[in-house]
Amino acid sequence: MALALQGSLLDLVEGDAAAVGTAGGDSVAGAATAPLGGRVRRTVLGRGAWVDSLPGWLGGADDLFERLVTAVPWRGERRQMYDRVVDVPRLVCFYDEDDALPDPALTAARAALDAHYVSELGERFRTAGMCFYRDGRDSVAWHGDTIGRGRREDTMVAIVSLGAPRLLLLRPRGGGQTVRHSLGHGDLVVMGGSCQRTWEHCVPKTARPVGPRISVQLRPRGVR
Ligand SMILES: O=C(O)CCC(=O)C(=O)O
Repeated sequence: MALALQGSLLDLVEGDAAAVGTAGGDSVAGAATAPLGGRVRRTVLGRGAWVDSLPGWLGGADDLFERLVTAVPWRGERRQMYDRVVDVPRLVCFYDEDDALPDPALTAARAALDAHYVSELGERFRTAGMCFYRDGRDSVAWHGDTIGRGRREDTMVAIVSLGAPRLLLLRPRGGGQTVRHSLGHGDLVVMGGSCQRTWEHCVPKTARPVGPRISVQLRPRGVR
């Protein structure tokens, strides 16, 4: 796959990530996750929803990106859209709770998330959805993760972003002000509370020349 990360585009972000990653975090296979305590910034969205963010959380993100490009069995999906079947505009792979994650750095990242959030969430992150955005034409449309418990219960969905920066937009269901997050290389965002059922999120297409991006979404059991 000719989808190598444009490292030079990411020098600034990667520099920040490396600094964070060596600050006493858990170093696995060249990547590092710094403890989250005291560094995550929470934005209350309203209607019981919130978003936590920690830019540059994951150190060693360049190497992890390259490993995931080859280690993950990416596949294309097709879906019905009105009277046509169309390609889903991104590659995907899903790791269920009994599946080993494709890289020890992700296992360490999940453990760090569990350590920080388990008391608030009341359970651990179990599954990992992986998305590969090959370029700016790849995207995900407005949606909430409401297949399963997210439809009726508060929950959390943690996203670790690798590669080219892309926008993550959030808007209240039924209308209201859109909130923009730029997700950069090694950044962490956690959508929590009622976010999946009272808000929607998307990663829009962009006409800007952007490189590839991998999104890793960690979710509790029964949230999809
Ligand atoms: O690309 C992202 O970070 C968001 C992915 C997402 O919302 C989804 O797969 O449900």
